[in-house]
Amino acid sequence: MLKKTSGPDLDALRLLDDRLRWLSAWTIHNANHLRTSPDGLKVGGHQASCASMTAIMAALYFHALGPNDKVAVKPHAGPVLHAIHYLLGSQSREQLENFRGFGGMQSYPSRTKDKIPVDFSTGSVGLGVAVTAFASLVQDYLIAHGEMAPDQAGRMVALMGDAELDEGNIYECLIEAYKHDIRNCWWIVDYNRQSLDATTAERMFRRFDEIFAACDWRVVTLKYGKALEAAFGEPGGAALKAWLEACGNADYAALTYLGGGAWRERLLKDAPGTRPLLDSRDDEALAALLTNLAGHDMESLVEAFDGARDEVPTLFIAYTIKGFGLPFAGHKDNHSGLMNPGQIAALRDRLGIAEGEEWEPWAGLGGNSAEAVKALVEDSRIAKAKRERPWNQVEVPAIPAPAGEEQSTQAAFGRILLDLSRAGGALADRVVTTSPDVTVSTNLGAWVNQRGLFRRSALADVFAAAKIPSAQKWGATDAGQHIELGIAENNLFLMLAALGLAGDLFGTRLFPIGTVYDPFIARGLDALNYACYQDARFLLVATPSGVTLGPEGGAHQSINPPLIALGQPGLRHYEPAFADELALFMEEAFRLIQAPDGESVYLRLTTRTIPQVERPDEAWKAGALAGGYWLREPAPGSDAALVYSGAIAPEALAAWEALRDDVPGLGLLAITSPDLLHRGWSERRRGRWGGRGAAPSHVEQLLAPLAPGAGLVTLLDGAPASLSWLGGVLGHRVSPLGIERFGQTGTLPDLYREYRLDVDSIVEAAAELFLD
Ligand SMILES: Cc1ncc(C[n+]2csc(CCOP(=O)(O)OP(=O)(O)O)c2C)c(N)n1
Ligand SMILES: [Mg+2]
Repeated sequence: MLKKTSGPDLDALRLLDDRLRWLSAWTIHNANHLRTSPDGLKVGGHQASCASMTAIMAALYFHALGPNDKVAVKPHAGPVLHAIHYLLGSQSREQLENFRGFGGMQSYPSRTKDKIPVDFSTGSVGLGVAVTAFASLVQDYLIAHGEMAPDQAGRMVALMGDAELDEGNIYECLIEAYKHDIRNCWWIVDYNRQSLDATTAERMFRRFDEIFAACDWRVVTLKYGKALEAAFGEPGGAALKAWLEACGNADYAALTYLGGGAWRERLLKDAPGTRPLLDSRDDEALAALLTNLAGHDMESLVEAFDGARDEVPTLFIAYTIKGFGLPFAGHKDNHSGLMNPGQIAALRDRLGIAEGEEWEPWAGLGGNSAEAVKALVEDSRIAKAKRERPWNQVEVPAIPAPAGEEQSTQAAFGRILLDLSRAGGALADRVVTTSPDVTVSTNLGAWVNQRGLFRRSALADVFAAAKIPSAQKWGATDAGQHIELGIAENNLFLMLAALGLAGDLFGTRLFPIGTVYDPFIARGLDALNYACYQDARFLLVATPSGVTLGPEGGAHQSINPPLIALGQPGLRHYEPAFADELALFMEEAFRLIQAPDGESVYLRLTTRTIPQVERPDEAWKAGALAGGYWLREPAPGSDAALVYSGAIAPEALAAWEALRDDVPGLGLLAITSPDLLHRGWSERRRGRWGGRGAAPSHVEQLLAPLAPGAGLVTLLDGAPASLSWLGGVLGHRVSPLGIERFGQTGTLPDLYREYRLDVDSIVEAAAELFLD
C-alpha cells in the first residue's frame, strides 16, 4: 500500500506542488482567456480550490499512494488530477487545452468520460467522499469471499473540501461505516475554511474531530507548518500562537489577502507581545510565516501520511488557504475567481516559466531540480492507464418463474432469489443483497436465511441460540451475502454504487440487488443519480408501490418513481404485473449488469396478489423485454385500446371484458417499461434526423395496428404522465388514468374508486373516449 519513506525528496515534492498549482491554473486560464469562445459563455473553473490542495495532492500522488489505492478527488480540484497525469505522461496537452470543451477533460473528475483513470466520479459534493467508505466495505467483502488477496488491499481515499462536511450524507455514511467496522479509508479535508459563498463559521471547529473520533476514526489535525511551529518557540512566539488560536476564520482569511503590512499592523494592535517576532521579519517574510499552514507544508504532510500506514480509518484535517500562492488567496469571493492575464503572467514569471513555455511539463526548473522532480514522478506507483472494465464474467442461467395461480410480484421476487440460492452456481455466489432496514418487508428474508448476513467479525444469532421461534435467521459471518444497512436510503444507493463498481475497482463483478420501498427512492435520489452517472451496475427492487400497497397507505404511497425512471439515464425501469414477467426481467437485469452496453435496472413491484395469466406461447417475451406487448390483440384498424402497466392488470382485464362487446376489436396493451418505449421512440427520431434511417421503434410497431385517431385509456398506479405521452407517438387520443394525489388509507376497492383506477372508472373513461 504505502511506499517506504526513507527520506522522500521534500524539495522535489515542493517543486511538484508548484507545478500542479501552475498547470491547474494555466489550464483554467487557457479555457477562459485564450481559447476562442463561439458562444461567449464563461467557461469557469476553480483556480483557488485547486491551489488549496496542490501540496496535499503532490504529497499523496508522488509519495504516499500505492497502485491499489483509489481516490475520490474533490470535484473542483479536477484540474490538479489532470495535471498529475500530464506530468506522468498519461494525459495529453490536447485534453488539457480542451478543459470543459466537448470531448475534453471534464469539469469534475469523471470515471466514464475522462481519458485518465478516475476511480470515483465526483461533482455532487459529499457523495464522492462517502462512496469511498462503501468501497472499503466492498473491498473487505471481496477479501472475505476469497476474491481478493488481503495483501492486495488498497486504501480508499477521499480528498474533500471543508464545506463538504456540511452534507448530511457524510454523517449517515459515518454511522454505517462504523457499524461495519470499515478500514483502509482516508478522508483528507482541505480545511481552507471557505465554502462557495464566503468563509465558514468557526463554531464547528472543535466538533468535527469529536464526531469522527466518536466513531473510532483516528483524527490527525495538520494545523501549523514547520516554520510557524518553530516561530512559536521564538521570543514573541507564544503571544503569536495565542492570537492565532483565537483568530476567527474571516479575520485570518482577510489578513491573508491583505498581506504582510496588514498582519503587522493587526498583531501590533491586538497582540503587542509578538513585537520581537515581527521586528525580525520584513512584510513578505511575515506574510509567508503567518500563512505557513500544515496543509501547504510538505514535511508536515509527508510525516502525517507516513504516520497513518495501518488500516485504521483516518480523518486528516489539513489547514489550508483557498487560493494559496495566488493573488486572491484568502479572499472570501475567490471560489470562482479567475486570475486576469496580468496576474497569470506575474505568477508565470515568479515560477521562472518563460513566455511560450507554459505547457512545458518541466518549465522553470533548473537542470538538477528537473532531474530530481522527474525521478520522483517516475517513481510514482499509481495506476496510469484506465483499467479494462470486466464484462460477462458469469454465466446467467435461465430464471424460471415461480409456480402459483395467484401471486404478487414482491412474493415472486423473494421466491426467485430463494430458488437461485438453492440451485447455487456462479451467479448465486456473486449476488450481494442490501437493504436499508427493509430486508424482511421486501421479501429478501428467505434469501438471507439461505445466504446469511455479511459481517467482517461474526455476529451471533442470539434468538436462534436461545431457541426463540423466528422465521428469520439473523446471524452474520464473513461468508454472508447480505449487507444490512440502517434506515438511510442515501446509503443504500451509495452502497449499490460501490458494489456496482466492484469489477471496475477490484476486478470482480458483483451482482448487487438493493431493496427499498418505492416512495423512499426519492430520499436517496441524488445518490441514485450519482451511481448511474458513474455507470455502476445493480438491480434496484422497489416494493411495495403506488396506492396498491393498500391499508399501509398515506405517506407510503408512491406516485412519481416511474417519472423519475423515465428521466434517469443508466436506469431501466420494468414494471411487471405477473411473476413470469418478473423472472424474465430479473434474468435480463443480470445480463445487463455485466454487458458492455448494459445498464442498471429498476423493478417496481407490489404486494398485491393477482391471478396469473395463461400463456399460449412464449411470443410475449420479446415484446415484454422491449417495453410492451398486446395481452389481447386489437383487431386491425381498431378504434380503441386499453393500456395498462403493473399491479392494475386485473382491473384492466375486467374492463376489457366489460367493454369488448361494445367496442369491437378492443385491444389490451401491457406496458412493461414506459422508459424503454420512450427511449426507443426518441432513438428512432434521432436516427431519422441523423440521416441514419431507422426502423420503426417498438412503441410505433405496437400502436401501428390501431386506426389513426384511435382512443387509448392508459392506466398505471402512479403518475399518469408516465403513459399519457403514448398519444403523441402516432397521434392517438388519450384518456390517462393514474394517481395524482396521495395520502388516503383504505382497502384496494376504496382506493381504486377514490383515485379512479377501478373498473367503473376505466369503463367511464373509455365510454367518453370511444363512444362519444
Ligand atoms: C450537492 C452540491 N451542492 C452544491 C454544489 C455547488 N458547490 C460546488 S463547490 C461548493 C463549495 C465547496 O466548498 P469546499 O468544499 O470547502 O471546497 P473549496 O472550494 O473551499 O476547497 C459548492 C456549494 C455542489 N457541487 N454539489
Ligand atoms: Mg473550503
